Amino acid sequence: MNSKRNIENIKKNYSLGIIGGGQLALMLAEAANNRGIKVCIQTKSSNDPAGSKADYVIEADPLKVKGNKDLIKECEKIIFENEWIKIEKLNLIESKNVFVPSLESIQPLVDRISQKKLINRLNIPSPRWKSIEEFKSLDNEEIDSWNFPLMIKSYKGGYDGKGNRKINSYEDLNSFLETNSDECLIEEWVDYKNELALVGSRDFDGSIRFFPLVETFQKNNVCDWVLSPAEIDYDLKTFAINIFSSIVNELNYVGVMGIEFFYGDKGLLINEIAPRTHNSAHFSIEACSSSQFDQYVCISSGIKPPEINMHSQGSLMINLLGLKKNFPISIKKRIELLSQIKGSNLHWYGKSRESVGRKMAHVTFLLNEKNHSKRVEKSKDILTKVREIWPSPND
Ligand code: AIR
Repeated sequence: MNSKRNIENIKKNYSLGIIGGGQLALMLAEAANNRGIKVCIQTKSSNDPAGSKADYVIEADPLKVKGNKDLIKECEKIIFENEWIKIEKLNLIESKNVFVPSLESIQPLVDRISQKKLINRLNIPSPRWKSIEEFKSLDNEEIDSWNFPLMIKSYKGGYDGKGNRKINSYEDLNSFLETNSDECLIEEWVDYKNELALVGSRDFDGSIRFFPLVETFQKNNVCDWVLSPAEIDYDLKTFAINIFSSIVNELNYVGVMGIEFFYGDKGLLINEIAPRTHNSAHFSIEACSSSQFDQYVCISSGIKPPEINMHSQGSLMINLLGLKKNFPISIKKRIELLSQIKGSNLHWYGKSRESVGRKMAHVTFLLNEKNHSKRVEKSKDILTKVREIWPSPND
Protein backbone atom coordinates (compact mmCIF):
# COMPACT_ATOMS: atom_id res chain seq x y z
CA MET A 1 0.00 0.00 0.00
CA ASN A 2 1.19 3.52 -0.77
CA SER A 3 2.28 5.13 2.46
CA LYS A 4 3.71 8.31 1.02
CA ARG A 5 2.51 11.33 2.89
CA ASN A 6 1.67 14.54 1.14
CA ILE A 7 1.33 16.85 4.08
CA GLU A 8 4.18 19.21 3.64
CA ASN A 9 6.13 20.45 6.61
CA ILE A 10 4.67 18.22 9.27
CA LYS A 11 5.67 20.12 12.37
CA LYS A 12 3.70 18.28 14.96
CA ASN A 13 4.33 14.85 16.46
CA TYR A 14 1.39 13.09 14.84
CA SER A 15 -0.22 13.50 11.44
CA LEU A 16 -3.67 12.59 12.66
CA GLY A 17 -5.62 13.00 15.85
CA ILE A 18 -8.89 11.17 16.44
CA ILE A 19 -11.50 12.39 18.90
CA GLY A 20 -12.97 9.23 20.41
CA GLY A 21 -11.63 5.73 20.95
CA GLY A 22 -14.39 3.23 20.09
CA GLN A 23 -14.47 0.66 17.30
CA LEU A 24 -14.72 3.29 14.56
CA ALA A 25 -11.57 4.97 15.89
CA LEU A 26 -9.96 1.53 16.10
CA MET A 27 -10.58 0.86 12.41
CA LEU A 28 -9.44 4.40 11.52
CA ALA A 29 -6.22 3.83 13.47
CA GLU A 30 -5.70 0.50 11.68
CA ALA A 31 -6.13 2.23 8.32
CA ALA A 32 -3.61 4.90 9.38
CA ASN A 33 -1.16 2.20 10.53
CA ASN A 34 -1.45 0.53 7.11
CA ARG A 35 -0.26 3.75 5.53
CA GLY A 36 2.45 4.44 8.08
CA ILE A 37 0.58 7.48 9.37
CA LYS A 38 1.08 8.28 13.04
CA VAL A 39 -2.09 8.72 15.07
CA CYS A 40 -2.90 10.10 18.45
CA ILE A 41 -6.33 9.56 19.98
CA GLN A 42 -8.30 11.30 22.69
CA THR A 43 -10.39 8.87 24.67
CA LYS A 44 -11.22 8.21 28.30
CA SER A 45 -8.92 5.23 28.72
CA SER A 46 -6.02 3.59 26.87
CA ASN A 47 -8.00 0.38 27.25
CA ASP A 48 -10.70 1.66 24.88
CA PRO A 49 -10.78 -0.21 21.53
CA ALA A 50 -8.55 2.21 19.57
CA GLY A 51 -6.00 2.45 22.38
CA SER A 52 -4.04 -0.57 21.22
CA LYS A 53 -3.59 0.76 17.67
CA ALA A 54 -2.82 4.40 18.44
CA ASP A 55 0.73 5.71 18.62
CA TYR A 56 -0.28 7.87 21.54
CA VAL A 57 -3.37 8.19 23.74
CA ILE A 58 -4.49 11.38 25.44
CA GLU A 59 -6.54 9.98 28.27
CA ALA A 60 -9.36 12.51 28.41
CA ASP A 61 -13.07 12.50 27.82
CA PRO A 62 -13.57 13.43 24.13
CA LEU A 63 -16.03 16.09 25.23
CA LYS A 64 -13.44 17.90 27.37
CA VAL A 65 -11.94 20.92 25.65
CA LYS A 66 -8.69 20.70 27.57
CA GLY A 67 -8.09 17.28 25.96
CA ASN A 68 -9.12 18.63 22.53
CA LYS A 69 -6.54 21.41 22.90
CA ASP A 70 -3.84 18.91 23.88
CA LEU A 71 -4.75 16.85 20.82
CA ILE A 72 -4.46 19.91 18.57
CA LYS A 73 -1.02 20.65 19.99
CA GLU A 74 0.12 17.17 19.02
CA CYS A 75 -1.60 16.64 15.64
CA GLU A 76 -1.67 18.24 12.19
CA LYS A 77 -5.30 17.36 11.49
CA ILE A 78 -8.09 16.16 13.75
CA ILE A 79 -10.83 13.77 12.68
CA PHE A 80 -13.95 12.52 14.43
CA GLU A 81 -15.08 8.97 15.03
CA ASN A 82 -18.58 10.05 16.00
CA GLU A 83 -20.82 13.09 16.15
CA TRP A 84 -21.16 13.24 19.93
CA ILE A 85 -19.20 16.45 20.12
CA LYS A 86 -19.77 19.88 21.61
CA ILE A 87 -19.51 22.09 18.55
CA GLU A 88 -20.08 25.32 20.50
CA LYS A 89 -17.05 24.59 22.65
CA LEU A 90 -14.87 23.43 19.75
CA ASN A 91 -15.77 26.62 17.90
CA LEU A 92 -14.07 28.64 20.62
CA ILE A 93 -10.75 26.87 20.10
CA GLU A 94 -8.30 29.13 18.31
CA SER A 95 -6.91 26.67 15.77
CA LYS A 96 -10.27 25.20 14.84
CA ASN A 97 -9.31 24.88 11.17
CA VAL A 98 -7.51 21.63 11.98
CA PHE A 99 -10.79 19.70 12.01
CA VAL A 100 -11.81 17.51 9.06
CA PRO A 101 -14.68 17.94 8.28
CA SER A 102 -14.77 21.59 9.29
CA LEU A 103 -16.95 22.50 12.25
CA GLU A 104 -19.17 24.64 9.99
CA SER A 105 -19.92 21.70 7.72
CA ILE A 106 -20.56 19.20 10.49
CA GLN A 107 -22.67 21.56 12.62
CA PRO A 108 -26.03 21.01 10.86
CA LEU A 109 -25.59 17.24 11.19
CA VAL A 110 -24.84 16.74 14.86
CA ASP A 111 -28.41 16.92 16.03
CA ARG A 112 -31.60 15.58 14.50
CA ILE A 113 -33.50 18.86 14.31
CA SER A 114 -30.85 20.74 12.37
CA GLN A 115 -30.34 17.67 10.17
CA LYS A 116 -34.02 17.57 9.34
CA LYS A 117 -34.11 21.29 8.65
CA LEU A 118 -31.27 20.86 6.18
CA ILE A 119 -33.01 17.92 4.49
CA ASN A 120 -36.24 19.95 4.19
CA ARG A 121 -34.39 23.00 2.89
CA LEU A 122 -32.81 20.91 0.13
CA ASN A 123 -36.22 19.41 -0.59
CA ILE A 124 -34.99 15.85 -0.15
CA PRO A 125 -37.77 13.33 0.55
CA SER A 126 -37.88 12.29 4.21
CA PRO A 127 -40.51 11.37 6.79
CA ARG A 128 -42.72 14.25 7.96
CA TRP A 129 -41.66 15.58 11.39
CA LYS A 130 -42.34 18.29 13.94
CA SER A 131 -40.60 19.51 17.05
CA ILE A 132 -42.50 18.79 20.26
CA GLU A 133 -43.23 22.51 20.61
CA GLU A 134 -44.80 22.64 17.15
CA PHE A 135 -46.69 19.44 17.76
CA LYS A 136 -48.17 20.78 20.99
CA SER A 137 -49.68 23.71 19.14
CA LEU A 138 -51.53 21.54 16.58
CA ASP A 139 -55.30 21.27 16.91
CA ASN A 140 -56.99 17.87 17.13
CA GLU A 141 -57.87 17.80 13.47
CA GLU A 142 -54.26 18.36 12.51
CA ILE A 143 -53.07 15.73 14.97
CA ASP A 144 -55.56 13.30 13.40
CA SER A 145 -53.87 13.73 10.04
CA TRP A 146 -50.71 12.20 11.52
CA ASN A 147 -52.17 8.75 12.25
CA PHE A 148 -50.81 6.48 14.93
CA PRO A 149 -48.31 5.04 15.54
CA LEU A 150 -45.89 7.95 15.73
CA MET A 151 -42.19 7.86 16.32
CA ILE A 152 -40.46 9.89 19.01
CA LYS A 153 -36.76 10.48 18.46
CA SER A 154 -34.28 12.26 20.70
CA TYR A 155 -32.27 15.17 19.26
CA LYS A 156 -28.87 13.79 20.09
CA GLY A 157 -26.93 10.57 20.64
CA GLY A 158 -29.70 8.59 19.01
CA TYR A 159 -27.71 5.99 17.11
CA ASP A 160 -28.86 2.36 16.98
CA GLY A 161 -32.39 3.38 17.84
CA LYS A 162 -31.36 4.66 21.26
CA GLY A 163 -33.80 7.36 22.31
CA ASN A 164 -36.47 6.17 19.86
CA ARG A 165 -39.94 5.42 21.13
CA LYS A 166 -43.13 4.32 19.44
CA ILE A 167 -46.34 6.15 20.36
CA ASN A 168 -49.41 4.04 19.69
CA SER A 169 -52.34 6.14 20.86
CA TYR A 170 -53.60 9.53 22.13
CA GLU A 171 -53.12 8.32 25.69
CA ASP A 172 -49.49 7.43 24.98
CA LEU A 173 -48.97 10.76 23.27
CA ASN A 174 -50.50 12.82 26.07
CA SER A 175 -48.58 11.08 28.80
CA PHE A 176 -45.39 11.52 26.78
CA LEU A 177 -46.04 15.23 26.21
CA GLU A 178 -46.82 15.77 29.89
CA THR A 179 -43.72 14.09 31.20
CA ASN A 180 -40.56 14.01 29.13
CA SER A 181 -40.95 15.98 25.97
CA ASP A 182 -37.67 17.87 26.06
CA GLU A 183 -35.06 17.36 23.37
CA CYS A 184 -37.26 15.13 21.23
CA LEU A 185 -39.08 15.37 17.94
CA ILE A 186 -42.08 13.57 16.50
CA GLU A 187 -41.86 11.76 13.20
CA GLU A 188 -44.52 10.08 11.10
CA TRP A 189 -44.38 6.30 11.02
CA VAL A 190 -42.99 4.92 7.78
CA ASP A 191 -43.87 1.46 6.49
CA TYR A 192 -40.87 0.69 4.38
CA LYS A 193 -39.91 -2.44 2.49
CA ASN A 194 -36.14 -2.10 2.66
CA GLU A 195 -33.49 -0.14 4.46
CA LEU A 196 -30.65 1.01 2.28
CA ALA A 197 -27.44 2.85 3.08
CA LEU A 198 -24.97 4.81 1.02
CA VAL A 199 -21.51 5.70 2.30
CA GLY A 200 -19.12 7.89 0.37
CA SER A 201 -16.30 10.34 0.74
CA ARG A 202 -15.58 13.85 -0.47
CA ASP A 203 -12.06 15.21 -0.63
CA PHE A 204 -10.67 18.75 -0.43
CA ASP A 205 -10.91 19.06 -4.22
CA GLY A 206 -14.62 18.31 -4.07
CA SER A 207 -14.30 14.85 -5.66
CA ILE A 208 -16.88 12.41 -4.37
CA ARG A 209 -16.35 8.64 -4.24
CA PHE A 210 -18.98 6.07 -3.39
CA PHE A 211 -19.07 2.62 -1.88
CA PRO A 212 -21.68 0.32 -3.36
CA LEU A 213 -25.16 1.08 -2.06
CA VAL A 214 -26.09 -1.64 0.42
CA GLU A 215 -29.15 -3.19 2.00
CA THR A 216 -29.12 -3.26 5.78
CA PHE A 217 -31.17 -5.61 7.93
CA GLN A 218 -32.06 -4.49 11.44
CA LYS A 219 -33.32 -6.18 14.53
CA ASN A 220 -34.68 -4.12 17.37
CA ASN A 221 -33.42 -0.96 15.60
CA VAL A 222 -29.84 -2.22 15.49
CA CYS A 223 -28.09 -3.25 12.32
CA ASP A 224 -27.93 -7.05 12.25
CA TRP A 225 -26.32 -7.68 8.86
CA VAL A 226 -25.49 -5.88 5.64
CA LEU A 227 -25.60 -7.19 2.10
CA SER A 228 -23.54 -5.48 -0.53
CA PRO A 229 -24.51 -4.44 -3.14
CA ALA A 230 -28.25 -3.95 -2.73
CA GLU A 231 -30.40 -5.06 -5.62
CA ILE A 232 -31.85 -1.79 -6.81
CA ASP A 233 -32.44 -0.29 -10.20
CA TYR A 234 -30.33 2.33 -11.86
CA ASP A 235 -32.74 5.24 -11.24
CA LEU A 236 -32.93 4.61 -7.55
CA LYS A 237 -29.19 4.33 -7.22
CA THR A 238 -28.74 7.55 -9.17
CA PHE A 239 -31.25 9.30 -6.93
CA ALA A 240 -29.40 8.16 -3.79
CA ILE A 241 -26.10 9.33 -5.25
CA ASN A 242 -27.61 12.71 -6.14
CA ILE A 243 -28.98 13.11 -2.64
CA PHE A 244 -25.59 12.33 -1.14
CA SER A 245 -23.84 14.75 -3.49
CA SER A 246 -26.33 17.56 -2.82
CA ILE A 247 -25.74 17.28 0.89
CA VAL A 248 -21.95 17.12 0.90
CA ASN A 249 -21.68 19.88 -1.70
CA GLU A 250 -24.15 22.13 0.11
CA LEU A 251 -22.15 21.78 3.31
CA ASN A 252 -18.73 21.78 1.63
CA TYR A 253 -18.26 18.63 3.68
CA VAL A 254 -14.87 16.91 3.54
CA GLY A 255 -14.51 13.39 4.92
CA VAL A 256 -16.72 10.30 5.00
CA MET A 257 -20.49 10.33 5.41
CA GLY A 258 -23.17 7.65 5.65
CA ILE A 259 -26.81 8.13 4.69
CA GLU A 260 -29.51 5.70 5.79
CA PHE A 261 -32.62 5.43 3.63
CA PHE A 262 -36.04 3.87 3.84
CA TYR A 263 -37.43 2.47 0.63
CA GLY A 264 -41.06 1.57 0.10
CA ASP A 265 -44.36 2.80 -1.31
CA LYS A 266 -43.32 6.40 -0.73
CA GLY A 267 -40.11 5.87 -2.69
CA LEU A 268 -36.72 6.69 -1.25
CA LEU A 269 -36.75 8.68 2.01
CA ILE A 270 -33.76 9.79 4.06
CA ASN A 271 -33.87 8.32 7.52
CA GLU A 272 -30.66 9.70 8.93
CA ILE A 273 -27.30 11.21 8.05
CA ALA A 274 -24.18 10.08 9.90
CA PRO A 275 -21.29 12.54 9.58
CA ARG A 276 -18.69 9.79 9.99
CA THR A 277 -17.73 6.30 8.95
CA HIS A 278 -20.71 3.98 9.18
CA ASN A 279 -21.46 0.41 10.20
CA SER A 280 -23.02 -0.25 6.80
CA ALA A 281 -19.63 0.14 5.07
CA HIS A 282 -17.48 -2.05 7.32
CA PHE A 283 -17.49 -4.57 4.47
CA SER A 284 -15.25 -2.15 2.54
CA ILE A 285 -12.21 -3.22 4.59
CA GLU A 286 -12.04 -6.56 2.75
CA ALA A 287 -14.31 -6.02 -0.22
CA CYS A 288 -13.01 -2.75 -1.70
CA SER A 289 -9.81 -1.32 -3.09
CA SER A 290 -9.95 1.35 -0.37
CA SER A 291 -12.03 1.10 2.80
CA GLN A 292 -14.17 3.86 4.28
CA PHE A 293 -11.50 4.22 6.98
CA ASP A 294 -8.74 4.47 4.41
CA GLN A 295 -10.68 7.15 2.51
CA TYR A 296 -11.07 9.30 5.63
CA VAL A 297 -7.45 8.82 6.69
CA CYS A 298 -6.15 9.68 3.20
CA ILE A 299 -8.36 12.72 2.77
CA SER A 300 -7.51 14.16 6.17
CA SER A 301 -3.77 13.48 5.80
CA GLY A 302 -3.51 15.09 2.39
CA ILE A 303 -3.17 11.86 0.39
CA LYS A 304 -5.26 11.60 -2.77
CA PRO A 305 -7.80 8.91 -1.88
CA PRO A 306 -7.82 5.86 -4.16
CA GLU A 307 -10.80 5.16 -6.37
CA ILE A 308 -13.24 2.70 -4.83
CA ASN A 309 -13.74 -0.61 -6.61
CA MET A 310 -15.19 -3.79 -5.26
CA HIS A 311 -12.91 -6.86 -5.32
CA SER A 312 -15.76 -9.36 -5.24
CA GLN A 313 -19.28 -9.69 -6.61
CA GLY A 314 -20.67 -8.89 -3.20
CA SER A 315 -20.17 -9.20 0.53
CA LEU A 316 -21.97 -10.02 3.73
CA MET A 317 -21.17 -8.24 7.01
CA ILE A 318 -22.65 -9.53 10.25
CA ASN A 319 -22.63 -7.58 13.52
CA LEU A 320 -21.72 -9.50 16.66
CA LEU A 321 -23.46 -7.91 19.62
CA GLY A 322 -22.91 -8.57 23.31
CA LEU A 323 -24.81 -11.46 24.88
CA LYS A 324 -26.01 -12.28 28.38
CA LYS A 325 -23.39 -13.10 31.02
CA ASN A 326 -24.48 -16.71 31.27
CA PHE A 327 -24.25 -17.42 27.51
CA PRO A 328 -22.76 -20.95 27.35
CA ILE A 329 -20.02 -20.26 24.76
CA SER A 330 -17.28 -17.94 26.03
CA ILE A 331 -16.23 -14.97 23.88
CA LYS A 332 -12.84 -16.57 23.29
CA LYS A 333 -14.46 -19.73 22.03
CA ARG A 334 -16.99 -17.82 19.88
CA ILE A 335 -14.13 -15.96 18.20
CA GLU A 336 -12.17 -19.15 17.69
CA LEU A 337 -15.16 -20.93 16.14
CA LEU A 338 -16.07 -18.00 13.90
CA SER A 339 -12.50 -17.70 12.67
CA GLN A 340 -12.69 -21.32 11.57
CA ILE A 341 -15.60 -20.68 9.19
CA LYS A 342 -14.22 -20.64 5.66
CA GLY A 343 -13.85 -17.12 4.29
CA SER A 344 -14.55 -15.32 7.57
CA ASN A 345 -12.80 -12.02 8.29
CA LEU A 346 -13.32 -11.32 11.95
CA HIS A 347 -12.89 -7.89 13.54
CA TRP A 348 -12.78 -8.01 17.32
CA TYR A 349 -13.09 -4.57 18.88
CA GLY A 350 -11.28 -5.40 22.12
CA LYS A 351 -13.96 -4.05 24.45
CA SER A 352 -13.25 -5.18 27.98
CA ARG A 353 -16.90 -5.40 28.99
CA GLU A 354 -19.53 -7.41 27.17
CA SER A 355 -23.03 -6.10 27.78
CA VAL A 356 -26.20 -7.15 26.04
CA GLY A 357 -26.52 -5.50 22.63
CA ARG A 358 -23.12 -3.77 22.70
CA LYS A 359 -21.23 -3.89 19.41
CA MET A 360 -18.35 -6.25 20.23
CA ALA A 361 -17.14 -7.38 16.79
CA HIS A 362 -18.19 -7.95 13.21
CA VAL A 363 -17.40 -10.55 10.59
CA THR A 364 -17.27 -10.09 6.82
CA PHE A 365 -17.52 -12.68 4.04
CA LEU A 366 -16.85 -11.99 0.37
CA LEU A 367 -19.49 -13.37 -1.99
CA ASN A 368 -18.50 -14.54 -5.45
CA GLU A 369 -21.90 -15.50 -6.86
CA LYS A 370 -22.69 -13.39 -9.92
CA ASN A 371 -26.42 -13.37 -9.36
CA HIS A 372 -28.08 -11.40 -6.52
CA SER A 373 -30.53 -14.10 -5.48
CA LYS A 374 -27.63 -16.59 -5.27
CA ARG A 375 -25.75 -14.15 -3.05
CA VAL A 376 -28.81 -13.85 -0.82
CA GLU A 377 -29.03 -17.64 -0.63
CA LYS A 378 -25.35 -17.92 0.27
CA SER A 379 -25.71 -15.16 2.86
CA LYS A 380 -28.58 -16.97 4.55
CA ASP A 381 -26.41 -20.12 4.80
CA ILE A 382 -23.54 -18.18 6.30
CA LEU A 383 -25.87 -16.34 8.69
CA THR A 384 -27.22 -19.63 9.98
CA LYS A 385 -23.69 -20.88 10.67
CA VAL A 386 -22.60 -17.65 12.35
CA ARG A 387 -25.73 -17.35 14.47
CA GLU A 388 -25.28 -20.90 15.79
CA ILE A 389 -22.05 -19.71 17.35
CA TRP A 390 -22.89 -16.09 18.11
CA PRO A 391 -26.65 -15.43 18.06
CA SER A 392 -28.16 -11.98 17.99
CA PRO A 393 -29.39 -10.78 21.40
CA ASN A 394 -32.33 -9.28 19.51
CA ASP A 395 -33.74 -12.58 18.25
N1 AIR B 1 -20.31 4.54 17.12
C1 AIR B 1 -20.48 5.83 17.12
N2 AIR B 1 -21.64 6.15 16.53
C2 AIR B 1 -22.19 5.06 16.14
C3 AIR B 1 -21.36 4.01 16.50
N3 AIR B 1 -21.57 2.73 16.29
C4 AIR B 1 -19.21 3.74 17.66
C5 AIR B 1 -18.04 4.62 18.02
C6 AIR B 1 -18.18 4.76 19.51
C7 AIR B 1 -18.69 3.40 19.89
O1 AIR B 1 -19.64 3.11 18.86
O2 AIR B 1 -16.86 3.97 17.67
O3 AIR B 1 -16.97 5.07 20.18
C8 AIR B 1 -19.33 3.32 21.23
O4 AIR B 1 -19.55 1.97 21.49
P1 AIR B 1 -20.03 1.48 22.96
O5 AIR B 1 -20.09 0.01 22.83
O6 AIR B 1 -18.97 1.93 23.91
O7 AIR B 1 -21.36 2.16 23.16
